[in-house]
Parts: sequence; C-alpha cells; structure tokens
Amino acid sequence: MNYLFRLFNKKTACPKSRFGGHIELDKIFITKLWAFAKLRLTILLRQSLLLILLNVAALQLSAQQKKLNVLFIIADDLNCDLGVYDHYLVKTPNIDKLAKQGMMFTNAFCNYPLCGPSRASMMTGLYPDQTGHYQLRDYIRQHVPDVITMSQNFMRQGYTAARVGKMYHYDNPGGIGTPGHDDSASWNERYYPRGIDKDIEDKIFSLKPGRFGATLSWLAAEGKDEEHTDGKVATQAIGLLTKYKETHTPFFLGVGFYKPHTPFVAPAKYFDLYNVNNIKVPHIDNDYFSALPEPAVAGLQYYKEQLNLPDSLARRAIQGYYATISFLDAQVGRVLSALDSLGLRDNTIVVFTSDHGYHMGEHGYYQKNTLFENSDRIPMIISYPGMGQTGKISRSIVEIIDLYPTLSDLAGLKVPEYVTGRSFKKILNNPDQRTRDNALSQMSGGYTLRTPEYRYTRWGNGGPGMIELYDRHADPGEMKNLAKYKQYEPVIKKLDTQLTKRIKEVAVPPKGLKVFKIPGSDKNVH
Ligand SMILES: [Ca+2]
Repeated sequence: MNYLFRLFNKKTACPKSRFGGHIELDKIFITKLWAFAKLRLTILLRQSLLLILLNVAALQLSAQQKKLNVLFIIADDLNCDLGVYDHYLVKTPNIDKLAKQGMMFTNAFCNYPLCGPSRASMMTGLYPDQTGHYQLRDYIRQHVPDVITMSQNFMRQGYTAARVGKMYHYDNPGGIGTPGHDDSASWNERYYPRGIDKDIEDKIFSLKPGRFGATLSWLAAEGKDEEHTDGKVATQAIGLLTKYKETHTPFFLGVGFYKPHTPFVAPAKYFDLYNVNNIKVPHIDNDYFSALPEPAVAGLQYYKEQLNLPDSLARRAIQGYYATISFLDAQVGRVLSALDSLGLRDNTIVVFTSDHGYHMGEHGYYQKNTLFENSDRIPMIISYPGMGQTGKISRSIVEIIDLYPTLSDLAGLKVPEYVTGRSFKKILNNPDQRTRDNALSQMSGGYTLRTPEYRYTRWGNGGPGMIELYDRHADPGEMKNLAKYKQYEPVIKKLDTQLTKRIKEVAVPPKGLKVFKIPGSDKNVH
C-alpha cells in the first residue's frame, strides 16, 4: 500500500498538474484523499476479519449441533406386553408411535435376566462371565474398576452425560430417592426423584404384606402422573432436554423409569383401562414340571406364595402390571413430545428398551430370572435421524450388550477395544441384515441359546434330565420340552456344540482391563 502511495505521489510531482491546477494544492488534496481511503480500507479490513471470526464460530456451533445426541429410555422389568408387539390387551400408544418412527426389534435379548447383571452388561458392553458381575447389588467398579462405560465413552468424546432414575441397579422400590448402585463416573449429572408412590406404600396390597420389591403387589393409586416417581423422572428429563437445547450441549441422557417393576402402583385411571374379566390367565398342566430339569423347576417354584395363584388374584396382578405399563407409556410420551417440541428429534438417537423380560403366569411363574423367552426377551426400539426406512421390523437377533457399540457407531464414536458387543448399525439401515445367528443368556447354573428355530437350555454340564429343547415355530410358549425325544438328538448335538462355543467366547477376558471376580458370586439371586 505504501509503495502505491509513493508511486502515486511521484506522478503528482510532474511539472504539469494532471488536475489542471497548482501542483502543491493537488498534493494536499491527494494526501487527504489517500488518508480517507486508508481509513476506509482499515474499517473494511476490520469488518472482514470480524465476519470471518463470526463464520468460524458459526461453523463450530454447527459442528456441535451436528453431533447426534442420545436419549436412552429404559424401563424396569418390562417384557414385550406392548401394543406394537401385538399384545391382545395392553395399550401403549406412545411406545407404538416411536416404533413407527424407528425400527422395532422382535428378537432382542438380555444376557442375564436379572436387573443388576443385565444393566452392568449393557453399560459395559461386556458379558457377565467376562466381568463376574452376577449379583443384584454389586457396583461395576468392584469388578472392572477401569472400565469405560457406554455413557462415559460419550463423555470422553465431547458429550455431557446425565441419568435420571434407574440406569444401573436399584433396590426398587426400596432405593427410590437414593443414588442406588450407581456408577458416578458414568455421568456428569444424576438425578433420582422420589414421588408420592413412596408415601402411600401402606396402602399397597401385597402377597407378602409389607413387602413390595420381589413380591406381587399393586395399588390403583391417588395422585396425578406428575406426582408419582416416574412422572417426576419424565419431568426432570424434560428439564434437562430444555437446558441442553438452550445451551447447545451434545448429550447422552439416560432416562431410567422404575416401572412396571413391582409394586404395580399407578394412578387409578390406568387400572380402569383393563377389565379383569378380559384378562387371560396362563395355565399349566398338573404334570408340567415333570418334563423339566430340576434347576428349572426350582427357579419356577422359587416364590412359594405365587404358586397356584387363585384366578381372581392372578387377574388383579396382571391388571396391575398392564396398568403400570400404560402409566409408563404415558411418561415416555411426555419425554418424546418434549423432544419434538424442542426441535431436538432431528438430531437425537432414541432408544427404548428394558433390562430383561417378565413372566405374568407363563410356566406357572411370575416375575423374572428364568431361562425362558418370557424372562430373556426384551423390547427394543431405536430411531435415529436420517434412517432410510422407518416403521420397519427387524427379526434379527440382537443382544443387550450390542447397544453400547451400536449407539457409539451411530454417533461416529470409537469404542474401547475390549467392548464385546457387536454394532448392529447395518440392520438399522436394512432390516434384512444379520449380525448374530443366536443369542446367549445365562443365570446361575445354566445357559440358554436362542436361535431363530429353537431354544436350547443346558443346566450344569448337561446330560440326561438337564437339558431343554423347544421348537420356537411349533411351540412359541416353550411348553413342550423335546429333549427326551430321540429324533431330536441330531439337533441337540448341533445346538450343544454351538452353545459350548458361545460359552467360551463370552468368557474371554476383556483385553487390557483388570477384572476382579468374587468367588461364589454366581450363586442364584432372586
Ligand atoms: Ca429389572
């Protein structure tokens, strides 16, 4: 610029003014003109620099906004008794709607049909046999102190992780309002609301008076949805979504509802949805248990007070379970409506699932912790922005430990090498894809292999009287054990080989992680 000025100044020094006037006056005029131009140029440069900086900031904000958030909703003790899973009675319009917006998995399974170990496997992407986490009340870092959990993996890659309610094990309802058996390293923020359901426990009917957690118990309760614990969970989750929206914070939000776990407590209007006369109570033949291995029978007869439940009590218990599912569904709906109204849906992966399934009279049993379909199968619905096909059903087998790598994969995050679950992202883009041939579930003393055609269960080392085989097509209720029939020997041999292979695979130590197993901790815990 100075060079140009000198050049221009030099030209003005010629004897004849180019402006036709006095040379000195011309020079003064040009000097002023140049000073003015220089000032304008400086202002322009500053404005340009400001614009560039603003653009860079906008790009950074845009990159932040493009990070896919995760809204992870999990229910407690929910089986597939949902409208969208073709249940004959249960009404779940909000969960049904989510399925239409995403993909529903009809063959999703937990790896251990009990809260503590199932949630630990889900959050670590590791099988119970890898971590030794089999018990309800263990903390994950007792077993794998250095593990990077699913939400922690998001935290380490630029996300804020929060949980509301029950993500790891809780004594339910005993631990409501406390941190539970949580892992604080998994979250930046954590909230554990407590509602009026805790204050009206003396009104709850229970098969074992005064006990509610592992006992059939129910109450058509007073109070509005928002006053109950799960109503407060939804309200808190909505508050966090609002905050993250306003602050442009990428998030992994775990929303752990406490229902439909016992006690089946929900506002009375949800009980009114189900006429007890319309409820079908499962029945078993008198000699049913004689065809089962002894450990399977011991599990099914564990709760003595629930055996041979009188029909009227069974109907009311089932009504309570269904009512609580509909109450849960309404709270899920509130959270999803907020996601829409805040404009976050287009940038958020949504997961809905449960920690394990549940019996409501099937096999003569109520509750969980068996190696039957009722306990091991879980609901799973996933939607994510940009899904090619929505409202599709995948019949592919997936396991709960697959959620960690799948969600990380969808968000474009790396996972630790030891994570053993498998990403099923490709299924979300094409429901005909497969990532597994079978699912493995276990509980103390037994393993079960679920293939598309069969369920094969082995107790102890197997052998006569210690195995079960069910034909999934002919007998979806798994009521006829085929193990004793000679014509099934080739099938049993083949499935036994597959099961042995998988048991070895799920016990491979997680690479690079210290593991502390507690001797004897795999003893059955109901
Ligand atoms: Ca549970």
